[in-house]
Amino acid sequence: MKKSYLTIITLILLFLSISGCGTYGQASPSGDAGRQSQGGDDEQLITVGFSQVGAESDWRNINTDSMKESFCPENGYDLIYDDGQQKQHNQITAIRTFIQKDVDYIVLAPVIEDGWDTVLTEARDADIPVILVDRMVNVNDPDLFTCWVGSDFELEGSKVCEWLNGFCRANHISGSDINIVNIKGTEGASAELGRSKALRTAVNKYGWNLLDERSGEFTQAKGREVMTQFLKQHKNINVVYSENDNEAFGAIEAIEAEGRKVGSDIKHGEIMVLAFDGTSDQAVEAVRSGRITCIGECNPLHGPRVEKIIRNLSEGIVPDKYEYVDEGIFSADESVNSVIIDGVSYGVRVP
Ligand code: GZL
Repeated sequence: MKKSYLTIITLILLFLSISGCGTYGQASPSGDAGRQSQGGDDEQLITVGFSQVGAESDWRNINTDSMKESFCPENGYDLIYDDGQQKQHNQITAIRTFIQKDVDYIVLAPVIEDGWDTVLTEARDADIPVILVDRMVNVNDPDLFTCWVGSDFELEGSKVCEWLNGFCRANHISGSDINIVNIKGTEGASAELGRSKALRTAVNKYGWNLLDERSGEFTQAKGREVMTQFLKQHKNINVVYSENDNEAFGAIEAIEAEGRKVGSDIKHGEIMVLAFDGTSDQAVEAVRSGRITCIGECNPLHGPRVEKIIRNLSEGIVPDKYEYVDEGIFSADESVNSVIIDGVSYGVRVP
């Protein structure tokens, strides 16, 4: 009798030593996500599989931190986190891992919009709700995801473009004198699609010269590489539209390496840098110093919003299908105080 008790106790202790370690499952890039929590009564925790785009930018890292802080055991969650390293196949693998682990919810920040119908159908067949955060998916059936929370990227782009138009009017610069290049984000990402569409609309509306467009993949290194190529190919660039701050930092490195100056005095040879996000101290300082003339704010703090959605869902409360976050415009140049888009006024402020 005594021997069997010892055996049972040994097996229980062995099980507990295996199951409780760490807080967040950092899945391998292959998407082999591992569920980890601080031990304790995992049965009470809501399990969430989060497939993140990657770690390509300051915005992304702040977004990841916001999600991890919200989905912690203290708040009642067992988070399985996967870094997709900006590759869709990693994210698809991670989602399939989450399905195998039968998580309660899947949160997806999709690197690009296309290519999700099959894996999201698998999630629905497994009866696991999918919440989209940040970027959007382009699927045949919108019921493949429960809801989405993020930014209106075309509006972000329109705000920056209207700011540039206001700057030209205030400084008596003709639209035909604007020679602009676009360092695009990741091709096919919602943020790239929206911000690029807004630029093309403004180019046609205000007669700017769009000299070139190329993807900087939302990274500083690629932004510098692309800007270096632009400077070699185009000698009359006076405005750079960077689809995030990190690309802008890279563009500034390239511009200064060529002996040029960044700033708003484009009449006297400076190159104006425009960007998006405004989330890092470096970006804030760049705006205050005028090295980046204008930034369209992009809010990364989605953790609390997504956590509230999942909390509500777990209590039977149906969320709105689409939830947009409010965002502003940052600049230290006093030429433009506000812009009006579709009858709505957006103030410009120093961050
Ligand atoms: C925007 C987000 C973009 C940021 C970039 O919501 O998807 O991706 O603007 C990030 O910094 O890489």
